[in-house]
Amino acid sequence: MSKAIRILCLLGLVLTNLAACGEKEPELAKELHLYNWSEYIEPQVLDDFEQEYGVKVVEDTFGNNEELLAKLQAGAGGYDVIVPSDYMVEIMIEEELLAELDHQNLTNLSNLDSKFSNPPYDPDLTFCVPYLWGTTGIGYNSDAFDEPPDSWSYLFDPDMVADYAGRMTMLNDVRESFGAALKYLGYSLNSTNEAELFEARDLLIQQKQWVYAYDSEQYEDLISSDETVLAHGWSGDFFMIAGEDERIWYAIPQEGGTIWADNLCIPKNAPNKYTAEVFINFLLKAEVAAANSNYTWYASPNAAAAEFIDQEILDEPAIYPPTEVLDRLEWLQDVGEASPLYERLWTEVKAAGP
Ligand code: N2P
Repeated sequence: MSKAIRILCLLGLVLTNLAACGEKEPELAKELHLYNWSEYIEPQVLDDFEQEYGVKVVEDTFGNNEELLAKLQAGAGGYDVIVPSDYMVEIMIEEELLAELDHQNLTNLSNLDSKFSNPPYDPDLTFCVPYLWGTTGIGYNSDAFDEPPDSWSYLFDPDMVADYAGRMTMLNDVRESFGAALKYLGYSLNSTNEAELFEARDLLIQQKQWVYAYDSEQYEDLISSDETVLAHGWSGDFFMIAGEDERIWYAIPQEGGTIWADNLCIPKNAPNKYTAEVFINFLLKAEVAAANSNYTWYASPNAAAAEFIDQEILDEPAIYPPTEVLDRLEWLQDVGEASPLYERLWTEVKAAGP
């Protein structure tokens, strides 16, 4: 401790920075439990964290936001860091499921692009830190299409789908699948209008006969193994596999689709809050954030990371879309009282005959 700090401490002027005053830092836990989307973190990053801090990260994965919410609502303790999307952060704050972050432990927050430092779903990053962002659209095997399938019609128009009936998948995700149907019909993907939602349900039920599976975790592998040729899915998942199978590519539908950001948050009942904050701060380091973008092929909200992100990723318009494309995209929002209706209609889609 420097002499100056000691004097200030004695004077009681730096009470806010207890660590600097020789107060014992909270201890790091031996293990940290991360509940994440599948293939959504560079494995080397977890090894590096363990190397540097002696904390082993144990990871579990989920397939959609509602599955994550249900786990938390059921009181599932044990998770230290979770990764909900924007609209789900809003719901979790409202339901008081998240712990407030101690920004003193998040010194790397300044690495974030200012566009991401005050999101409407979590003003001032009180509860969460943006992790990666991307879009939802259509991944495909380019051998099977003369032109990129860049319209929701490729998922819903009977004449078009006839060519690859049974060889396409939809996300196993209530908001995303309803979002695609609503967009095809020309409505907002945040619609709370009953008639519009019934119409979207009927469209999804009609489409079901052509759907190979509702899947959020293996759809890109299904294209690569030639089980399917088309998938409703998240941008990076297709680019990631394109490295191994160059037939695969991704298109953002012309009608517009979802833009989203996933966030690092700590559940209110997390066993190791301080360790979770140390981990989140580690993920905010420029090189670490870049390693995660380079691995997942999703865009980073971390401005300082840009110089370490592969040029190929930074230059790809389907990863960092130009303004005219961004303008067509819509964020999912909490649909509030319409949530149970969405859930009920999605159950009807799932239960409908083939
Ligand atoms: C990664 C899934 C991306 C998360 N496999 C979509 N919010």
